[in-house]
Amino acid sequence: MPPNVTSAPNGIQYEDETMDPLIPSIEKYDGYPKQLPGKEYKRELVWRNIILFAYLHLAALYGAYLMLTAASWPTVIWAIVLYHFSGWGITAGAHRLWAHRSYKANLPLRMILVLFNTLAFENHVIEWARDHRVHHKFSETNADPHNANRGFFFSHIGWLLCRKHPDVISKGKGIEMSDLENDPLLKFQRKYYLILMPIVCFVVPTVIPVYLWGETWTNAWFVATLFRYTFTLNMTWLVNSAAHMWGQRPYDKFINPSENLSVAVGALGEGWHNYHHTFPWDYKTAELGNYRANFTTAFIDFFAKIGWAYELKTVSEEMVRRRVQRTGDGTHEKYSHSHKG
Ligand code: ST9
Ligand code: ZN
Ligand code: ZN
Repeated sequence: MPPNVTSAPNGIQYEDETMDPLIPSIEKYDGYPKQLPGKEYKRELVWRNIILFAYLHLAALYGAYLMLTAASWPTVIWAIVLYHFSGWGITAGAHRLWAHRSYKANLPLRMILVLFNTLAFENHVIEWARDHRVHHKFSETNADPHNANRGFFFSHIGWLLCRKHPDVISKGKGIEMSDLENDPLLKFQRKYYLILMPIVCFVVPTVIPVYLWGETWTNAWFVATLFRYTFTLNMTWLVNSAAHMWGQRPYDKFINPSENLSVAVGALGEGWHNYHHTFPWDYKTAELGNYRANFTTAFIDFFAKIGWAYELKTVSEEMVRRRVQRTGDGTHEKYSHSHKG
């Protein structure tokens, strides 16, 4: 165990502000300038994506209407279950396990998470994690794929509708990715993504309601598949948009990411974004250990109980307190000066 790490009853606590020593090139903001003098950049729209996302959102609205008026109960429950499964594929999988390596998982759990992740169709894990590592390291600069300084729309969905800023790609090339690029399971997902993803995200979720409980094809397609997929996408994107704009900043008032309860509810615990950008290696992505709007922490803790998840990394209370008092905006319930005593 490296010297800056101690074990604790609930996992591993990092005692200084370093990240996983195995991936030293990510996580830590390195003073890259907020406004780059860099190359001239001209936004280039990608019409294929604009048309597909426009269809998806119109279809999802129709799906929401059918959900309220025509779909059977099992179909509605199926859509909710798939939202949670695909959500965990992003939160517990792509985000906390792979992009941040905030805990370890055995092979069966990693297989479940790859399956759930494929159901979410947010690109394969290696691509998702690379963009996310660049996002943390170069947050709110041109090298951040969904740079929130370019406004709500860009950070929410606009970044998927145009070519990437050249800085995203050039800075992205310097990000350490060998841990994920050498993972056989992730290589398998990447290699067969264009076969697996349509089956897992679109075909199976539609076919099951029709054959198992006699749902119509229309309800199955628009409710369980297109509405569920679009809803999960938007809950994810709110972390990049809303949680980079609105909310309190009890841990670091010098960054945009904020504590946003509404986003945390919709994104299964990923709305505590000021904490997460301050302590990105914490598997809870939040300070509070009581599952407050954090279904993903409950998911990981369950698997830790049965031994499938292990080496959960956390942050010591003392370190949080010191950081709150040094850089917080004064809204922390327990440690802020205004609430002292
Ligand atoms: C989606 C992703 O929705 C959502 C991610 C959200 C992240 C949220 C994080 C928040 C925290 C976690 C919260 C979770 C909450 C979950 C709640 C759940 C309830 N570095 O990409 P290309 C290279 S996806 C280095 O074509 P363009 C690349 O390798 C939705 N290199 O760029 C390639 O090289 P080569 C479904 C990079 O042409 C070349 O550049 N998916 C990097 O600019 C070109 O790559 C879609 O809709 C990098 N970072 O196109 C697909 N990036 O040629 C959308 C790229 O050598 N994507 N490279 O292979 C696209 O269509 C395109 O990527 C594009 C840009 C049009 C957006
Ligand atoms: Zn993150
Ligand atoms: Zn962020």
